[in-house]
Amino acid sequence: MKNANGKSRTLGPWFLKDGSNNQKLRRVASAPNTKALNEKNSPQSPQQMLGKYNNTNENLSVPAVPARPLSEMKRSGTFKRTYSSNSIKIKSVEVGPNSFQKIKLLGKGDVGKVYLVKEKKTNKLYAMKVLSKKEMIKRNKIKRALAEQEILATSNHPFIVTLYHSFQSEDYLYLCMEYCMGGEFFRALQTRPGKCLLEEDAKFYAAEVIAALEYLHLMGFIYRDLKPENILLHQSGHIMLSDFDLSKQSHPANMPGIVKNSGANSPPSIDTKSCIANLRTNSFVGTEEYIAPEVIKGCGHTSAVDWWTLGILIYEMLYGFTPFKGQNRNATFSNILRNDVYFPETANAQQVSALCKSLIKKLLCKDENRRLGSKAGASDVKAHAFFKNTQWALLRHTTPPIIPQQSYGTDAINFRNIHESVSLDMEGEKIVVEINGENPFEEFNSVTLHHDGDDDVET
Ligand code: ISQ
Repeated sequence: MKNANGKSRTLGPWFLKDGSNNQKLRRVASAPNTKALNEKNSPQSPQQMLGKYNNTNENLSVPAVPARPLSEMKRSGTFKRTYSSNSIKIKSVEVGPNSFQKIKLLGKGDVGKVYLVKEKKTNKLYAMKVLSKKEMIKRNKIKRALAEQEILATSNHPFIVTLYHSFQSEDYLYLCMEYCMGGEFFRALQTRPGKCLLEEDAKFYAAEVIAALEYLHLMGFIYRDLKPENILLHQSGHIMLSDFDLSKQSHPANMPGIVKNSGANSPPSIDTKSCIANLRTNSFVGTEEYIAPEVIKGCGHTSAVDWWTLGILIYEMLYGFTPFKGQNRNATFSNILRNDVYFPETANAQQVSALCKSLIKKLLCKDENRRLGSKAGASDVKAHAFFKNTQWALLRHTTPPIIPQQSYGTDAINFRNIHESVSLDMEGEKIVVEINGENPFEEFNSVTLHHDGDDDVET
Protein backbone atom coordinates (compact mmCIF):
# COMPACT_ATOMS: atom_id res chain seq x y z
CA MET A 1 0.00 0.00 0.00
CA LYS A 2 1.19 3.51 -0.53
CA ASN A 3 2.50 5.17 2.57
CA ALA A 4 1.97 8.54 4.17
CA ASN A 5 4.35 10.24 1.75
CA GLY A 6 2.42 8.91 -1.14
CA LYS A 7 5.23 6.48 -1.87
CA SER A 8 4.69 2.80 -1.92
CA ARG A 9 7.47 1.85 0.45
CA THR A 10 5.68 -1.37 0.74
CA LEU A 11 6.63 -4.26 -1.26
CA GLY A 12 4.59 -7.06 -0.33
CA PRO A 13 4.12 -8.52 -3.66
CA TRP A 14 0.53 -7.66 -3.13
CA PHE A 15 1.09 -3.96 -2.86
CA LEU A 16 3.82 -3.18 -5.29
CA LYS A 17 5.05 0.13 -6.58
CA ASP A 18 3.12 1.68 -9.40
CA GLY A 19 5.78 2.56 -11.89
CA SER A 20 8.04 5.09 -10.22
CA ASN A 21 11.43 3.96 -9.06
CA ASN A 22 12.01 5.93 -5.94
CA GLN A 23 15.16 4.82 -4.15
CA LYS A 24 13.69 5.64 -0.78
CA LEU A 25 11.10 2.95 -1.17
CA ARG A 26 11.47 -0.52 0.12
CA ARG A 27 11.16 -3.22 -2.41
CA VAL A 28 10.00 -6.69 -1.99
CA ALA A 29 12.63 -9.16 -2.92
CA SER A 30 10.45 -11.96 -4.00
CA ALA A 31 11.04 -14.54 -6.61
CA PRO A 32 7.91 -16.00 -8.14
CA ASN A 33 7.21 -19.56 -7.23
CA THR A 34 7.39 -20.99 -10.69
CA LYS A 35 5.88 -24.29 -9.68
CA ALA A 36 2.76 -22.69 -8.35
CA LEU A 37 0.59 -22.91 -11.41
CA ASN A 38 0.57 -26.62 -11.88
CA GLU A 39 0.74 -27.89 -8.33
CA LYS A 40 -2.95 -28.31 -7.89
CA ASN A 41 -2.62 -31.07 -5.34
CA SER A 42 0.57 -29.91 -3.74
CA PRO A 43 0.81 -29.88 0.04
CA GLN A 44 0.53 -26.07 0.04
CA SER A 45 -2.68 -25.86 -1.86
CA PRO A 46 -5.78 -25.04 0.18
CA GLN A 47 -8.20 -27.71 1.29
CA GLN A 48 -11.11 -28.37 -0.95
CA MET A 49 -13.78 -25.79 -0.90
CA LEU A 50 -17.03 -25.95 1.01
CA GLY A 51 -19.29 -24.71 -1.69
CA LYS A 52 -18.26 -22.46 -4.47
CA TYR A 53 -20.05 -20.52 -7.05
CA ASN A 54 -19.90 -17.38 -8.99
CA ASN A 55 -22.39 -14.76 -8.10
CA THR A 56 -25.25 -13.75 -10.26
CA ASN A 57 -24.13 -10.22 -10.87
CA GLU A 58 -21.06 -8.19 -10.69
CA ASN A 59 -20.75 -4.93 -8.99
CA LEU A 60 -17.81 -2.84 -7.88
CA SER A 61 -17.87 -1.86 -11.57
CA VAL A 62 -17.02 -5.20 -13.09
CA PRO A 63 -19.04 -6.97 -15.77
CA ALA A 64 -21.93 -9.32 -15.06
CA VAL A 65 -21.39 -13.06 -14.95
CA PRO A 66 -24.04 -15.73 -15.20
CA ALA A 67 -24.63 -17.74 -12.06
CA ARG A 68 -23.78 -21.40 -11.86
CA PRO A 69 -26.17 -23.86 -10.22
CA LEU A 70 -25.44 -24.98 -6.68
CA SER A 71 -24.93 -28.56 -7.80
CA GLU A 72 -22.12 -27.40 -10.01
CA MET A 73 -20.79 -25.16 -7.30
CA LYS A 74 -20.41 -28.10 -4.97
CA ARG A 75 -19.10 -30.40 -7.64
CA SER A 76 -15.81 -30.96 -5.89
CA GLY A 77 -17.13 -30.17 -2.48
CA THR A 78 -15.79 -32.90 -0.24
CA PHE A 79 -15.87 -30.97 2.97
CA LYS A 80 -12.30 -31.47 4.08
CA ARG A 81 -11.56 -28.04 5.42
CA THR A 82 -11.23 -27.63 9.15
CA TYR A 83 -11.58 -24.24 10.76
CA SER A 84 -9.77 -22.97 13.76
CA SER A 85 -12.58 -22.29 16.06
CA ASN A 86 -16.12 -23.34 16.62
CA SER A 87 -16.96 -19.67 17.05
CA ILE A 88 -16.62 -19.29 13.25
CA LYS A 89 -19.59 -20.62 11.35
CA ILE A 90 -19.04 -21.25 7.68
CA LYS A 91 -21.82 -20.98 5.15
CA SER A 92 -22.09 -20.89 1.39
CA VAL A 93 -21.32 -17.40 0.29
CA GLU A 94 -24.25 -15.08 0.98
CA VAL A 95 -23.11 -12.01 -0.94
CA GLY A 96 -21.57 -11.02 -4.26
CA PRO A 97 -19.94 -7.97 -5.80
CA ASN A 98 -23.40 -6.48 -6.25
CA SER A 99 -24.02 -6.46 -2.52
CA PHE A 100 -21.42 -3.74 -1.97
CA GLN A 101 -20.96 -0.13 -2.94
CA LYS A 102 -17.44 1.05 -3.59
CA ILE A 103 -16.53 4.04 -1.39
CA LYS A 104 -12.82 4.67 -1.66
CA LEU A 105 -9.62 3.08 -2.91
CA LEU A 106 -7.49 2.27 0.15
CA GLY A 107 -4.54 0.58 -1.48
CA LYS A 108 -3.32 -0.99 -4.67
CA GLY A 109 -0.83 -3.59 -5.70
CA ASP A 110 0.30 -5.48 -8.74
CA VAL A 111 -2.59 -7.92 -8.89
CA GLY A 112 -5.38 -6.03 -7.22
CA LYS A 113 -6.77 -3.29 -5.08
CA VAL A 114 -8.33 -2.80 -1.65
CA TYR A 115 -11.48 -0.70 -1.45
CA LEU A 116 -13.47 0.66 1.40
CA VAL A 117 -16.93 -0.66 0.59
CA LYS A 118 -20.37 -0.42 2.15
CA GLU A 119 -22.68 -3.41 2.26
CA LYS A 120 -25.90 -2.12 0.76
CA LYS A 121 -28.20 -4.19 2.96
CA THR A 122 -26.62 -3.37 6.31
CA ASN A 123 -24.68 -0.13 5.67
CA LYS A 124 -21.68 -1.81 7.27
CA LEU A 125 -18.21 -0.87 6.10
CA TYR A 126 -15.67 -3.44 4.99
CA ALA A 127 -12.29 -3.55 3.28
CA MET A 128 -12.68 -5.44 0.00
CA LYS A 129 -9.59 -6.89 -1.64
CA VAL A 130 -10.26 -7.41 -5.34
CA LEU A 131 -7.67 -9.54 -7.13
CA SER A 132 -7.47 -9.71 -10.90
CA LYS A 133 -7.27 -13.30 -12.14
CA LYS A 134 -5.57 -12.13 -15.30
CA GLU A 135 -2.81 -10.36 -13.35
CA MET A 136 -2.42 -13.30 -10.98
CA ILE A 137 -1.91 -15.67 -13.89
CA LYS A 138 0.50 -13.27 -15.57
CA ARG A 139 2.55 -12.85 -12.39
CA ASN A 140 2.29 -16.41 -11.15
CA LYS A 141 0.51 -15.44 -7.95
CA ILE A 142 -2.50 -17.72 -7.90
CA LYS A 143 -1.22 -19.90 -5.12
CA ARG A 144 -0.57 -16.91 -2.90
CA ALA A 145 -4.14 -15.68 -3.24
CA LEU A 146 -5.51 -19.12 -2.44
CA ALA A 147 -3.22 -19.38 0.57
CA GLU A 148 -4.24 -15.95 1.81
CA GLN A 149 -7.92 -16.87 1.65
CA GLU A 150 -7.20 -20.11 3.48
CA ILE A 151 -5.23 -18.45 6.27
CA LEU A 152 -7.71 -15.62 6.77
CA ALA A 153 -10.67 -17.98 6.73
CA THR A 154 -9.03 -20.27 9.24
CA SER A 155 -7.87 -17.57 11.63
CA ASN A 156 -9.84 -16.17 14.49
CA HIS A 157 -7.71 -13.86 16.59
CA PRO A 158 -8.16 -10.30 17.93
CA PHE A 159 -4.94 -9.11 16.25
CA ILE A 160 -5.54 -10.71 12.85
CA VAL A 161 -7.86 -9.04 10.36
CA THR A 162 -11.20 -10.85 10.12
CA LEU A 163 -12.43 -12.29 6.83
CA TYR A 164 -16.22 -12.14 6.43
CA HIS A 165 -16.80 -13.32 2.89
CA SER A 166 -14.81 -14.60 -0.04
CA PHE A 167 -16.20 -15.09 -3.52
CA GLN A 168 -15.20 -14.93 -7.14
CA SER A 169 -16.46 -13.80 -10.49
CA GLU A 170 -15.18 -14.69 -13.92
CA ASP A 171 -12.39 -12.14 -13.66
CA TYR A 172 -11.80 -11.45 -9.97
CA LEU A 173 -11.35 -12.96 -6.54
CA TYR A 174 -12.89 -11.00 -3.66
CA LEU A 175 -11.86 -11.02 0.00
CA CYS A 176 -14.27 -9.05 2.16
CA MET A 177 -12.53 -8.15 5.41
CA GLU A 178 -12.96 -6.11 8.53
CA TYR A 179 -12.28 -2.44 7.87
CA CYS A 180 -9.43 -1.17 10.06
CA MET A 181 -10.17 2.54 10.08
CA GLY A 182 -6.93 3.43 11.92
CA GLY A 183 -4.96 2.81 8.73
CA GLU A 184 -1.41 1.56 8.46
CA PHE A 185 0.76 1.40 11.57
CA PHE A 186 3.52 2.60 9.24
CA ARG A 187 1.64 5.84 8.67
CA ALA A 188 1.06 6.30 12.41
CA LEU A 189 4.79 5.76 12.98
CA GLN A 190 5.72 8.29 10.29
CA THR A 191 3.69 11.01 12.00
CA ARG A 192 5.36 10.53 15.42
CA PRO A 193 8.21 12.85 16.44
CA GLY A 194 11.40 11.31 15.01
CA LYS A 195 9.21 8.65 13.37
CA CYS A 196 9.67 6.52 16.46
CA LEU A 197 7.96 5.43 19.66
CA LEU A 198 8.84 5.46 23.34
CA GLU A 199 10.20 2.13 24.52
CA GLU A 200 7.12 1.26 26.59
CA ASP A 201 4.87 2.00 23.60
CA ALA A 202 7.05 -0.07 21.29
CA LYS A 203 6.83 -2.88 23.86
CA PHE A 204 3.03 -2.77 23.70
CA TYR A 205 2.97 -3.17 19.89
CA ALA A 206 5.71 -5.81 19.99
CA ALA A 207 3.64 -7.78 22.52
CA GLU A 208 0.54 -7.65 20.31
CA VAL A 209 2.58 -8.75 17.29
CA ILE A 210 4.06 -11.64 19.32
CA ALA A 211 0.56 -12.72 20.37
CA ALA A 212 -0.54 -12.75 16.71
CA LEU A 213 2.59 -14.63 15.57
CA GLU A 214 2.15 -17.13 18.40
CA TYR A 215 -1.36 -17.84 17.16
CA LEU A 216 -0.28 -18.14 13.51
CA HIS A 217 2.57 -20.50 14.41
CA LEU A 218 0.18 -22.54 16.51
CA MET A 219 -2.02 -22.84 13.45
CA GLY A 220 0.95 -24.00 11.39
CA PHE A 221 1.52 -20.74 9.48
CA ILE A 222 4.69 -18.71 9.03
CA TYR A 223 3.80 -15.06 8.43
CA ARG A 224 7.04 -14.08 6.63
CA ASP A 225 6.24 -10.45 5.87
CA LEU A 226 6.13 -8.59 9.14
CA LYS A 227 6.66 -4.84 8.64
CA PRO A 228 4.84 -1.67 9.69
CA GLU A 229 2.97 -1.52 6.36
CA ASN A 230 1.29 -4.86 7.02
CA ILE A 231 0.16 -3.88 10.49
CA LEU A 232 -3.16 -2.04 10.48
CA LEU A 233 -4.71 -0.15 13.36
CA HIS A 234 -8.18 -1.06 14.49
CA GLN A 235 -10.30 1.91 15.53
CA SER A 236 -9.50 0.97 19.14
CA GLY A 237 -5.77 1.38 18.40
CA HIS A 238 -5.03 -2.34 18.71
CA ILE A 239 -3.05 -3.86 15.88
CA MET A 240 -4.35 -6.10 13.13
CA LEU A 241 -2.03 -8.14 10.95
CA SER A 242 -3.09 -8.06 7.30
CA ASP A 243 -1.66 -9.29 4.00
CA PHE A 244 -1.10 -13.00 4.21
CA ASP A 245 -0.12 -13.61 0.61
CA LEU A 246 3.48 -14.38 1.57
CA SER A 247 2.50 -16.66 4.42
CA LYS A 248 3.27 -20.33 4.32
CA GLN A 249 1.28 -23.16 5.78
CA SER A 250 2.48 -26.44 7.17
CA HIS A 251 0.12 -29.33 6.36
CA PRO A 252 -1.01 -30.41 8.81
CA ALA A 253 -0.03 -28.26 11.77
CA ASN A 254 1.53 -30.43 14.48
CA MET A 255 0.15 -30.44 17.98
CA PRO A 256 1.90 -27.90 20.18
CA GLY A 257 4.27 -29.09 22.89
CA ILE A 258 4.39 -27.83 26.45
CA VAL A 259 7.25 -25.86 27.95
CA LYS A 260 7.71 -26.17 31.70
CA ASN A 261 8.62 -22.81 33.14
CA SER A 262 11.22 -22.52 35.88
CA GLY A 263 9.35 -20.18 38.23
CA ALA A 264 7.37 -22.03 40.91
CA ASN A 265 4.23 -20.01 40.22
CA SER A 266 4.49 -19.63 36.46
CA PRO A 267 2.19 -21.87 34.46
CA PRO A 268 3.60 -23.98 31.65
CA SER A 269 3.53 -22.33 28.22
CA ILE A 270 2.91 -23.58 24.72
CA ASP A 271 5.73 -24.61 22.43
CA THR A 272 4.57 -23.16 19.09
CA LYS A 273 7.82 -24.09 17.38
CA SER A 274 6.72 -27.73 17.33
CA CYS A 275 3.57 -26.81 15.34
CA ILE A 276 5.60 -25.97 12.26
CA ALA A 277 8.62 -28.10 12.91
CA ASN A 278 8.19 -29.91 9.60
CA LEU A 279 7.92 -26.75 7.53
CA ARG A 280 11.04 -25.56 5.82
CA THR A 281 10.44 -23.45 2.78
CA ASN A 282 12.69 -22.08 0.12
CA SER A 283 10.76 -19.37 -1.66
CA PHE A 284 12.60 -16.08 -1.50
CA VAL A 285 10.19 -13.57 -0.08
CA GLY A 286 9.98 -10.66 2.25
CA THR A 287 10.79 -7.00 2.37
CA GLU A 288 14.36 -6.05 1.59
CA GLU A 289 15.29 -4.46 4.92
CA TYR A 290 13.37 -7.09 6.88
CA ILE A 291 14.71 -10.21 5.15
CA ALA A 292 16.41 -12.76 7.41
CA PRO A 293 19.95 -14.01 6.59
CA GLU A 294 18.78 -17.57 5.92
CA VAL A 295 16.27 -16.27 3.35
CA ILE A 296 19.03 -14.37 1.52
CA LYS A 297 21.21 -17.48 1.58
CA GLY A 298 18.33 -19.41 0.03
CA CYS A 299 18.99 -22.60 1.96
CA GLY A 300 15.45 -22.79 3.30
CA HIS A 301 13.89 -21.10 6.28
CA THR A 302 11.52 -21.82 9.14
CA SER A 303 9.23 -19.93 11.52
CA ALA A 304 12.42 -18.36 12.97
CA VAL A 305 12.18 -15.80 10.13
CA ASP A 306 9.21 -14.24 11.93
CA TRP A 307 11.37 -13.68 15.05
CA TRP A 308 14.06 -12.01 12.92
CA THR A 309 11.50 -9.64 11.39
CA LEU A 310 10.16 -8.90 14.87
CA GLY A 311 13.69 -7.77 15.85
CA ILE A 312 13.81 -5.41 12.85
CA LEU A 313 10.32 -4.10 13.65
CA ILE A 314 11.18 -3.34 17.29
CA TYR A 315 14.38 -1.58 16.17
CA GLU A 316 12.46 0.49 13.60
CA MET A 317 9.80 1.45 16.16
CA LEU A 318 12.54 2.76 18.48
CA TYR A 319 14.95 4.43 16.07
CA GLY A 320 12.76 5.35 13.08
CA PHE A 321 14.90 3.39 10.61
CA THR A 322 15.93 -0.22 10.11
CA PRO A 323 19.35 -1.52 11.24
CA PHE A 324 20.79 -2.95 8.02
CA LYS A 325 19.64 -0.52 5.33
CA GLY A 326 22.27 0.03 2.65
CA GLN A 327 22.57 2.21 -0.46
CA ASN A 328 20.97 -0.47 -2.57
CA ARG A 329 19.60 -3.97 -2.27
CA ASN A 330 22.98 -5.70 -2.47
CA ALA A 331 24.44 -3.43 0.21
CA THR A 332 21.43 -4.10 2.44
CA PHE A 333 21.78 -7.86 1.94
CA SER A 334 25.50 -7.68 2.64
CA ASN A 335 24.82 -5.73 5.87
CA ILE A 336 22.19 -8.27 6.93
CA LEU A 337 24.61 -11.14 6.41
CA ARG A 338 27.71 -9.52 7.94
CA ASN A 339 27.03 -6.58 10.23
CA ASP A 340 26.24 -6.70 13.90
CA VAL A 341 23.25 -4.65 14.92
CA TYR A 342 24.36 -1.14 15.92
CA PHE A 343 22.49 1.03 18.44
CA PRO A 344 23.02 4.76 17.75
CA GLU A 345 23.84 6.92 20.77
CA THR A 346 23.41 10.30 19.07
CA ALA A 347 21.68 13.21 20.77
CA ASN A 348 18.48 12.74 18.82
CA ALA A 349 18.36 8.96 19.29
CA GLN A 350 16.33 7.94 22.30
CA GLN A 351 17.92 6.10 25.20
CA VAL A 352 17.05 2.47 24.79
CA SER A 353 17.34 0.17 27.81
CA ALA A 354 19.92 -2.60 28.02
CA LEU A 355 17.09 -5.16 28.29
CA CYS A 356 15.53 -3.95 25.08
CA LYS A 357 18.87 -4.01 23.26
CA SER A 358 19.45 -7.53 24.57
CA LEU A 359 16.08 -8.64 23.16
CA ILE A 360 16.79 -7.07 19.75
CA LYS A 361 20.25 -8.68 19.62
CA LYS A 362 18.81 -12.09 20.45
CA LEU A 363 16.11 -11.74 17.80
CA LEU A 364 18.65 -10.53 15.24
CA CYS A 365 20.93 -13.51 15.75
CA LYS A 366 22.16 -14.48 12.27
CA ASP A 367 22.14 -18.18 13.15
CA GLU A 368 18.47 -19.17 13.03
CA ASN A 369 19.14 -22.13 15.33
CA ARG A 370 20.45 -19.88 18.09
CA ARG A 371 17.91 -17.08 17.54
CA LEU A 372 15.44 -16.31 20.32
CA GLY A 373 12.25 -18.18 19.46
CA SER A 374 14.01 -21.01 17.67
CA LYS A 375 13.59 -23.49 20.54
CA ALA A 376 10.03 -23.15 21.83
CA GLY A 377 8.70 -20.35 19.61
CA ALA A 378 6.76 -17.44 21.10
CA SER A 379 7.20 -18.75 24.66
CA ASP A 380 10.94 -18.05 24.40
CA VAL A 381 10.30 -14.49 23.26
CA LYS A 382 7.57 -13.80 25.82
CA ALA A 383 9.84 -15.04 28.59
CA HIS A 384 12.55 -12.44 27.82
CA ALA A 385 13.04 -10.06 30.76
CA PHE A 386 12.12 -7.08 28.55
CA PHE A 387 8.50 -8.27 28.80
CA LYS A 388 8.49 -8.94 32.54
CA ASN A 389 5.84 -6.27 33.15
CA THR A 390 3.69 -7.31 30.15
CA GLN A 391 0.33 -8.78 31.07
CA TRP A 392 -0.10 -11.08 28.12
CA ALA A 393 -3.63 -12.17 28.95
CA LEU A 394 -4.81 -8.56 29.30
CA LEU A 395 -3.27 -7.14 26.13
CA ARG A 396 -6.52 -6.62 24.29
CA HIS A 397 -7.96 -4.83 27.33
CA THR A 398 -4.99 -2.49 27.66
CA THR A 399 -5.40 1.02 26.26
CA PRO A 400 -3.13 1.33 23.22
CA PRO A 401 -0.57 4.17 23.05
CA ILE A 402 -2.02 5.61 19.83
CA ILE A 403 -5.77 5.98 19.40
CA PRO A 404 -6.48 6.65 15.71
CA GLN A 405 -8.38 9.73 14.73
CA GLN A 406 -11.94 8.46 14.83
CA SER A 407 -13.82 8.35 11.57
CA TYR A 408 -16.94 6.30 11.80
CA GLY A 409 -18.13 7.36 8.40
CA THR A 410 -16.88 6.75 4.94
CA ASP A 411 -14.19 9.45 4.87
CA ALA A 412 -11.29 7.05 5.58
CA ILE A 413 -9.27 9.94 7.02
CA ASN A 414 -6.46 7.67 8.17
CA PHE A 415 -5.80 6.56 4.61
CA ARG A 416 -4.26 8.82 2.05
CA ASN A 417 -6.01 9.53 -1.19
CA ILE A 418 -4.94 7.15 -3.90
CA HIS A 419 -6.03 7.78 -7.43
CA GLU A 420 -7.41 4.98 -9.50
CA SER A 421 -4.95 4.50 -12.30
CA VAL A 422 -5.24 2.67 -15.55
CA SER A 423 -2.17 0.63 -14.68
CA LEU A 424 -4.28 -2.02 -13.06
CA ASP A 425 -6.73 -3.40 -15.54
CA MET A 426 -9.95 -4.10 -13.68
CA GLU A 427 -12.22 -4.01 -16.67
CA GLY A 428 -10.10 -5.31 -19.48
CA GLU A 429 -10.86 -7.89 -22.08
CA LYS A 430 -12.23 -11.27 -21.03
CA ILE A 431 -9.70 -13.99 -20.56
CA VAL A 432 -10.09 -17.71 -20.59
CA VAL A 433 -9.02 -18.67 -17.11
CA GLU A 434 -7.62 -22.11 -17.79
CA ILE A 435 -4.19 -23.63 -17.28
CA ASN A 436 -3.53 -27.11 -18.63
CA GLY A 437 -7.27 -27.45 -19.15
CA GLU A 438 -7.99 -26.71 -15.49
CA ASN A 439 -9.46 -23.71 -13.75
CA PRO A 440 -6.65 -22.61 -11.40
CA PHE A 441 -9.14 -20.75 -9.21
CA GLU A 442 -11.35 -23.75 -8.61
CA GLU A 443 -9.94 -24.16 -5.13
CA PHE A 444 -10.67 -20.59 -4.08
CA ASN A 445 -13.25 -20.95 -1.33
CA SER A 446 -16.42 -18.94 -1.71
CA VAL A 447 -17.72 -18.73 1.81
CA THR A 448 -19.41 -16.49 4.32
CA LEU A 449 -17.89 -16.66 7.80
CA HIS A 450 -19.98 -15.77 10.83
CA HIS A 451 -17.84 -14.72 13.76
CA ASP A 452 -19.12 -14.65 17.32
CA GLY A 453 -19.26 -11.15 18.76
CA ASP A 454 -18.77 -9.35 15.45
CA ASP A 455 -18.26 -5.64 15.88
CA ASP A 456 -17.85 -4.46 12.29
CA VAL A 457 -18.04 -0.79 11.51
CA GLU A 458 -21.41 0.67 10.55
CA THR A 459 -21.87 4.05 8.88
C1 ISQ B 1 -8.62 -3.53 6.31
N1 ISQ B 1 -8.86 -2.24 6.52
C2 ISQ B 1 -8.20 -1.34 5.81
C3 ISQ B 1 -7.28 -1.67 4.87
C4 ISQ B 1 -7.01 -3.00 4.60
C5 ISQ B 1 -6.07 -3.42 3.65
C6 ISQ B 1 -5.82 -4.75 3.44
C7 ISQ B 1 -6.50 -5.69 4.17
C8 ISQ B 1 -7.43 -5.31 5.12
C9 ISQ B 1 -7.70 -3.96 5.34
